[in-house]
Amino acid sequence: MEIQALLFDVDGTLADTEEAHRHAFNEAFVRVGLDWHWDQALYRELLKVAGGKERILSYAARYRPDDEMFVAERLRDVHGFKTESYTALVAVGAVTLRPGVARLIAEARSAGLKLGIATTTSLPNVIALLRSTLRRSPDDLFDVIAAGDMVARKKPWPDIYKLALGELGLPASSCIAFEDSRNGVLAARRAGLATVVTPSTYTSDEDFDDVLCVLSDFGEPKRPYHHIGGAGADDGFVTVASLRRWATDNVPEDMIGHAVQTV
Ligand code: XBP
Ligand code: MG
Repeated sequence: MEIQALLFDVDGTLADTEEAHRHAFNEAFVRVGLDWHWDQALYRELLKVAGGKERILSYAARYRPDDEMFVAERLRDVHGFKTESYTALVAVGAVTLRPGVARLIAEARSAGLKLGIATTTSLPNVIALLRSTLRRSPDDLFDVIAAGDMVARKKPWPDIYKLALGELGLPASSCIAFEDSRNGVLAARRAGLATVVTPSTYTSDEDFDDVLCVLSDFGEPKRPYHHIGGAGADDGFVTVASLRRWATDNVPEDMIGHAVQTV
């Protein structure tokens, strides 16, 4: 397998962002006069629904049916205020990149690989995060940014990954996806992508199967990752060379490039 591109999820993979999202949701609820408050335990459950707008509607339907009509009518406002709060938090440095992310992105660029983003989060959130953490315009670093409402069906549907692959003009068999959640892994695998998983704070209790490996993070030369499963037991940090080796050694031919039909 000749790797030509790396496709990164954002929330939980590039950075552990969901606490900032959770605070932003709660600030938005106050701004519109809703007496909602999502604590960490509840948010862990609500994160099973990808997409902030979808998460708000799902919460109202399940827990606050009296607020359903109000929320449906004001959804764009509520989510708009939330995105405003989140991007402001990111802009003041509330979120930092996970270990090894900046190093791997730089190394992959130098090696001539294409880079893509495939995320459920809204595009303004991606731009704010990359500007704040990498001090670069996203377009300088990434050949494609597939985000949020660019597709109708969000993760665990594969649509956002298929959009990114189409924009890159590459087959899934020559790309690797990086994810933190079960929803994200399902989306990547259904798009036919070999996947590296680095669970985040809110997904550490989730199960991951049919992936290249599960690591605590991408590691650094002087700060090795914790190996959890699959390839990479002896590497310590993710490099372009190690990805090439893992993809060749560990992915059975029948797994690469074929969507995993589990929808
Ligand atoms: C994570 C998500 C997003 C964020 C909130 O996206 O599911 O919905 O929780 O962002 P990913 P929005 O892991 O695919 O990056 O409110 O903009 O949806
Ligand atoms: Mg994620």
